[in-house]
Amino acid sequence: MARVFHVPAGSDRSERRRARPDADNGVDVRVSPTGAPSGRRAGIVAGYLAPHPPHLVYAENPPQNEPRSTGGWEVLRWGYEELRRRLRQHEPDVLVVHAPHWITMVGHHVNCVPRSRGISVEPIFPHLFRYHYDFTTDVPLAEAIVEEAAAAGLVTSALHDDGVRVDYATIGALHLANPAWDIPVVSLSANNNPYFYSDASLDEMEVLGAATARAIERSGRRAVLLASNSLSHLHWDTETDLPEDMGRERPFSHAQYAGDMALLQAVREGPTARLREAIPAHIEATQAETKAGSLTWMLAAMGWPPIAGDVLAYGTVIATGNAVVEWVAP
Ligand code: 2X7
Ligand code: FE2
Repeated sequence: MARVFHVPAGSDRSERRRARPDADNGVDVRVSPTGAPSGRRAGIVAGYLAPHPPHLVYAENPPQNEPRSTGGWEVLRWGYEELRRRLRQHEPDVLVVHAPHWITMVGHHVNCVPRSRGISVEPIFPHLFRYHYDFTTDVPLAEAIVEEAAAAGLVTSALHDDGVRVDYATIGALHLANPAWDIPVVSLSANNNPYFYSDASLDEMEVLGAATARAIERSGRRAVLLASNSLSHLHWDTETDLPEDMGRERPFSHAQYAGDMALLQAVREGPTARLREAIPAHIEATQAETKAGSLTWMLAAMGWPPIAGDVLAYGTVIATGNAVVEWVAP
């Protein structure tokens, strides 16, 4: 991936940025958007693996989603209830999410639209997910991430086009983590390169993660990160009449389940540095959605802290593996 999309680092733009490290287009990004008390620690305070299957939103029947259900996938949704409780205790100024279904063919894009409103539709499951969203972007932080990523040599782009429909993996993870939508957001795209080049590595996500961390540091924000990824990714190709029929829900195979458990065992034991090898091995074994890079981006942004993750829930959705996991920054 790096050989295709890297541009030379240290462009004119990055020189300008270094000369004015505290400013972003004239906006001082050190000011907290919520006017946070000075005693609160800024920076990345926690990261969550926050998978986005539309079924989890459908099963909850929130007012924003048009389809109605009779429930289902409860254990995963109970995990999300715990995530929501913990997330609020972290009192973040911003949620920064990386999602695999905002697919960009060239480089990494950051949503810089101040207020995104619209309806997000899952293209394969439109009967489950037609979600009316309305959220605020932390534009200074979004632009700071664009600057830092470009300065690090990544092809990066700021999305300014109002009205571009936001993908269901971004909306799904954000809804499941914070259904009140009362915390500003920064949303990052997934560059699709790993799906085209079988030898593409996740190295670029390390660079993007480090750039995200530098931008958050500059901004003075207190940030929670969301990696919107499922785990094992083989799934059924037919659906029951009742989508939430849990009699059908189970892992795709023992091998897929065992692959997820091996990864989660490493997560639970820690430290996160082990996952630098465990994530690619898990992708190889299970076609995991982490191939899109969200989990690697998040842990790299957190600096691969020497801690264990707390697995709040695991369950399958149309046979794919999904885990809700918390890492609290030390
Ligand atoms: O995007 C997804 C997914 N990751 C897992 C399961 C079902 C649908 O959509
Ligand atoms: Fe997905």
